[in-house]
Amino acid sequence: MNNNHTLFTKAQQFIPGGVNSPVRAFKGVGGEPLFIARAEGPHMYDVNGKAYIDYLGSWGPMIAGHSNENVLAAVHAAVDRGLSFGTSTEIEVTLAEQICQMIPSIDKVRMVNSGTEATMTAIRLARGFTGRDKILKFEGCYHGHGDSFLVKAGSGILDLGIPGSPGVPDAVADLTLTVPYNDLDKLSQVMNQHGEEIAAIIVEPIAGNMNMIEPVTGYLEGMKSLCEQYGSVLIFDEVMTGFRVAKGGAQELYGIKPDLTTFGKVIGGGLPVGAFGGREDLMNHIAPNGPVYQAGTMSGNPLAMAAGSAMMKIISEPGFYDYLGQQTQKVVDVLHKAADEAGVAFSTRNQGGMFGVFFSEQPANNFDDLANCNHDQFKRFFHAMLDQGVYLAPSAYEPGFVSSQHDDDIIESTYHAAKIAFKA
Ligand code: KE4
Repeated sequence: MNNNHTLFTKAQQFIPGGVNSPVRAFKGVGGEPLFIARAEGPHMYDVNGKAYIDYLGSWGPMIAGHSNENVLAAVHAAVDRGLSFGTSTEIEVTLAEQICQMIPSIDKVRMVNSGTEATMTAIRLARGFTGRDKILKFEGCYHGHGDSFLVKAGSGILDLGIPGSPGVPDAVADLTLTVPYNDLDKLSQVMNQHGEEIAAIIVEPIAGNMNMIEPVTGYLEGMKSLCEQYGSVLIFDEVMTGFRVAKGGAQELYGIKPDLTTFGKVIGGGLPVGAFGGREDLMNHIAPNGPVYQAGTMSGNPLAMAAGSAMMKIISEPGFYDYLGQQTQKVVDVLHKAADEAGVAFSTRNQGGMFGVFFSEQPANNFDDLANCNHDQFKRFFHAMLDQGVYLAPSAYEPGFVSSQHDDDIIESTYHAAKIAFKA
């Protein structure tokens, strides 16, 4: 009996759906989720010992590869000093300083334990600062599972084909306005009508939860000026794009300074960390300095801070992003080569260490465009790549992630796997 199947059967006995996060359940691609036993460099290894070239990267954090020696050394050293104190520590100040130095729009930053905590708090802060209740988000964007965000969200919600979630009171959902991504006219209309009621616009500056959709020229600039015009807080949700698409995140790529930014994934180096930060006048509204409450027992956990700080040092090394971007470009190039050889309609997007694949002639520009993609072919491609030892995100609505450990040999192996998988 396949160890994997035995484990999944047991998992379903004790855990809802057998998983601790829905998008891992393979609902978007069919079949049973793989149980991974360990990971090193660009590889993961399942419980049967089979190796996979990993383009999931734990959904983004593992930008320097798995079991990076510097990150592990930092965590091992921290372990020997104790696991959690619930007090101030030097290492949390170190990581906060690193983030403030690396992201010009960040004057102050507060650590939390997940991207969801970061985004939940960012909108609470915007609501507390402005005295307004409404927020505006974009169809297909995902900001974690906070009640206010489960309205036409992306990521795992899309795989389940549900627009939102039961359990979110209408009174809460009604405070979230949703407009299509990349439609500045529509956004302007809604802001002209409701702008003075809107506490914040929250946006994925590159939408990584409906595969990978980049903002059209002028879109983010228009969004920022609308926020300035109506006194709404502009929140860039960079949980995925932060330190992933560029050292300074998407805000560096597009030269836009948001009022608040949320982070996750890379900043924890593989341990549970989220963060929100931004303008000092806003951040000083957060308790204990200000009235907007936010707290967390494990916030700033010394092991997580050690991992995050080690990761910030690695990605700050000269040439890190040049190499990462170069390797990511090589990945999409070999995928295009294999798709062309197989005569498959295929398109991609990539920035820094992140790429999106679309089974359509053109990449999508908004959520509705995704309907033009051949999702059935993606499912066949996903499983064929898995059979060939390449692990992609198990969803047509998620991007791929490259690490600094994906060298030319790894990319050559990816090409050979794709040559077979595009014919599935
Ligand atoms: P977490 O609460 O999962 O740490 O972060 C929520 C979140 C917030 N904002 C953005 C832009 C995000 O991408 C995420 C989480 N991303 C998903 C997948 N794209 C995490 C994977 C999962 O849900 O298991």
